[in-house]
Amino acid sequence: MSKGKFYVTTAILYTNAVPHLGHSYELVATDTLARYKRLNGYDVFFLTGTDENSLNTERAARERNMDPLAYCDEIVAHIQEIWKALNISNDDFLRTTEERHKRTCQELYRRAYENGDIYKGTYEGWYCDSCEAYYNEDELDAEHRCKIHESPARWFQEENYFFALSKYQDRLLEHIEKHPEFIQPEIRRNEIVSFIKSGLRDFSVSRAGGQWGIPTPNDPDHTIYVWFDAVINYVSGVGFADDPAKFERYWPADLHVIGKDITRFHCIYWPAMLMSTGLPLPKQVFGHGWLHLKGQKMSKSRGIYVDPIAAVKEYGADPIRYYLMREFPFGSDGDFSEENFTHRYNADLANDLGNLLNRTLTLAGRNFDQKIPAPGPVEGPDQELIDLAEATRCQYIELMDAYAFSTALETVWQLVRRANKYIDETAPWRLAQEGNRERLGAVLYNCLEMLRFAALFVEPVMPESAAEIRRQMGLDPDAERSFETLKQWGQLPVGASFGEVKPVFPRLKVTKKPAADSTDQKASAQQKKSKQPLQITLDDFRKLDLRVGEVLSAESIEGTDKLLKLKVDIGSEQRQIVAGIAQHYSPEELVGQKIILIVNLAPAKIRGVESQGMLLAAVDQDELAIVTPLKDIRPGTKIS
Ligand code: ME8
Repeated sequence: MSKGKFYVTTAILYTNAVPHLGHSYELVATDTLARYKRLNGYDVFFLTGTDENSLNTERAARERNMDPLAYCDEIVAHIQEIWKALNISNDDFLRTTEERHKRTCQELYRRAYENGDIYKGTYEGWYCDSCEAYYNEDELDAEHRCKIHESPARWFQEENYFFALSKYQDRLLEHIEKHPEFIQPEIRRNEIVSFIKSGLRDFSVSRAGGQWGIPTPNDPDHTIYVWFDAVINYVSGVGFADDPAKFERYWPADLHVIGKDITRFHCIYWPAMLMSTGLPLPKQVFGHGWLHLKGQKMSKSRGIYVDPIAAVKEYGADPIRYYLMREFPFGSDGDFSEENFTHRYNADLANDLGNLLNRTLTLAGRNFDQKIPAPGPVEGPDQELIDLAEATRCQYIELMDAYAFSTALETVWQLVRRANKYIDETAPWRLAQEGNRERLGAVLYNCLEMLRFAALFVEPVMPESAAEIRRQMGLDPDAERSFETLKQWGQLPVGASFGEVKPVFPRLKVTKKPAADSTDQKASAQQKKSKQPLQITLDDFRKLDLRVGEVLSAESIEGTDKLLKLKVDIGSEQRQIVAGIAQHYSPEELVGQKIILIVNLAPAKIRGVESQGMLLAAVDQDELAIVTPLKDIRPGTKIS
């Protein structure tokens, strides 16, 4: 049963250039939310589109000797190709050059006019051509440059039609006060409230003498100002002019997702226009942060951008979507870096989730003829895993409802890491060796059931991978799904046959190698000189005091992304070890593990933290595996 409707929109993109990954960020976040809401039982309507009636678009078309509409057609085709590549599941795509929008726009203008809110007057002020907006002097820099485009604003005077925004000042403040959820996050609400309190000026809603744009209904010599026109897309896209039943169902919008640079138009102009025309206000506006590249806002004109199509071709849509949603808290700015992307991908997707899936399917495939085994009685750590899955479901839903995508994913990964640890604890390979098929089946069933949870949790962000995980597990990837099905543990169809098992997230090569320090370089130079492999005597080997240690705690070292600090029990005492393993293991998965240490190595300080020993690990290019004893054995046991 539907929980009701959820109407969500993105900003509509200008058509003067094709979008970069910064624009895509907004679409990916809104798509994640739309997919989440659908899985959570809502009747979702997700609208996006293009803002075509702008002078910038007309200018860009003329520069190419093109008719503006033909130029927009080309850009729109390109934009839609990008959204397809990124798996954006919008229900409609509205272009402001469409007839349904023109009619809506003119009707709302007419209503505001009849309400006495549109009048003819003269305006002068600092105008930014790129924003198509006036700014107060204190909003520009000392050289009167716009802070968004860093281009000079010009002093401009025009005789136009104006909208009586000032009339709505008190009603707007009252609405924001009564509905604290209306503008999110809070920092944006505070900015808007102080802007309104500083005094609202009426704004111009028409341009004289232009050809490109929607004519004003009261004066054919004027076209409607692009911002007045653009925000109206949110009502024309849900049937205001052509489908009253749809409009009745979906309006008001539940959420407008927009960038922090355009909150004023959405939290002041738009609600005032709706008040004037007698339509209900949207329930919420969320102003997200900007995606930067090397500390600068992405901008095609300045050549600082990531091309979304190229990124998808290189890495696939899901990993890019995951990175954007996991790496930066929604609402804050974030800096895209390919290096961070690779680390995030390898740690979370290849190591944690991919490894869990692969280990489980390989073991279950080998021992149960590629089929889902039967569950068994709850034993050992089973209940802890089951309880965590249920707790994760509750937390995940709460966080996703609050648009805290990054934290929601972090809670899912805590569950994934716990499941990997569960495999280590229950050691199914040993159960197989011992012929304990009943317990082996039960353990693998629990892992598979956990993967059913994980696949649904990640679906809003990584729809293709979620379907692939289900396919490999023998579930129908297209079967109806909802978070309701996670309310009960143990829903897997026993005996279902696995699909073809292959890595969903193959590891990526780390392109930037960590810089070797000078001592490493000397050693490798010496090795290169000598052709013979170095031989040692048994006595040489005996100089090493190698012991089994048990990891008691593990934590990251602040300011580094490679080092972990471990407390290790070596029987007679506890040692603190600093190891460069953070990109291969999370602290959680190390606690409780048995490792091998050289305990008579002279202590050394690494990044100011004392390391009293060294753990053994196998290193193959960018792959690293910690060496561990095959049987459970007492900490402190000597290796010989
Ligand atoms: O502003 N990081 O269109 P637009 C994150 N047509 N978001 C970014 C971004 C970045 N680097 N760059 C742009 C317009 N955006 C108007 C909207 S709505 C009725 C009219 C976001 O093509 C930007 O904040 O300049 C906005 O929300 C959206 O992309 C479209 O930007």
